[in-house]
Amino acid sequence: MNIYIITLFPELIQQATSFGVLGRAIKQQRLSLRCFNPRDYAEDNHHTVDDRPYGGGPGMLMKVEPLYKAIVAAQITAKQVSQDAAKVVYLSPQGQQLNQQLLVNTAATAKDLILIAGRYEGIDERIIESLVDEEWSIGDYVLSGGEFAAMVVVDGLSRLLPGVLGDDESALQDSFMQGSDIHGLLDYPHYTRPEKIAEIMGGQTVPQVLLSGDHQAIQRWRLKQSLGRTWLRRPDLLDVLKEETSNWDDEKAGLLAEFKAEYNSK
Ligand code: 4FV
Repeated sequence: MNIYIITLFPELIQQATSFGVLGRAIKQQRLSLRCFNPRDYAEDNHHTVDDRPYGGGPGMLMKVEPLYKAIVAAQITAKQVSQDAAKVVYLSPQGQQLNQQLLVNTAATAKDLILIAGRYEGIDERIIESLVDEEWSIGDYVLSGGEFAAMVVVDGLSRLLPGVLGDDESALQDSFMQGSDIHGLLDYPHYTRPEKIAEIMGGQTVPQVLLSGDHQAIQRWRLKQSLGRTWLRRPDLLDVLKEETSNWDDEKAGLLAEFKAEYNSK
């Protein structure tokens, strides 16, 4: 997959994408990232990339011409690289909420992406009308720039690309993941050594079932914990799951009832 990022701060992107799973995916060329900086397309002496908003009001907007040219340059490059038009996505609080399903669908299409990382108060509406295919939001809050949002998309996508995660890092068991036992649910609690934490650190022990080697009982306990946590912390997700009859069954209903009974008996 090839991802092109329109940004005034390419060094920020380079820095943030050189670590961990994402950094490895790029090194292994399972994913390529290329930045297009509107400042390189600003023709005035000062390489101006911002401009005042019509109608007044606080702040500035990204200047139309340099941004437009940078996006078109990325589109031309994308077409040269993979003979197929890349999907142009503008990251903004006005976009559709990013979630695992949107990442999975995007990774599945393997269509290249052009991610527009805005700065200042945003970009001219006419650029959205003429060049943007979709608007995505990472959440209902306002960032100082779209770069971190673009990085969230790139990181979330990279884990879903074939061969990026080793066997022991499978995304298939992820929360929210279609086909995962805990699809659409919050993750279950995780434990690693030591079996008993030192008194000074709390003295807690690992739930016995996880030491039992009984994988069916372990899977059942983990599903129960995911159901319970989702009921406690994100009941909205539970409602969605219950609507998806293909993913809600008597086993889940029974395990949730068990969790609730134990929880309420505490
Ligand atoms: C954002 C978000 C976000 C808005 C103005 C960049 C900022 C500034 N992007 N999800 N939330 N963008 O806050 O995606 O230009």
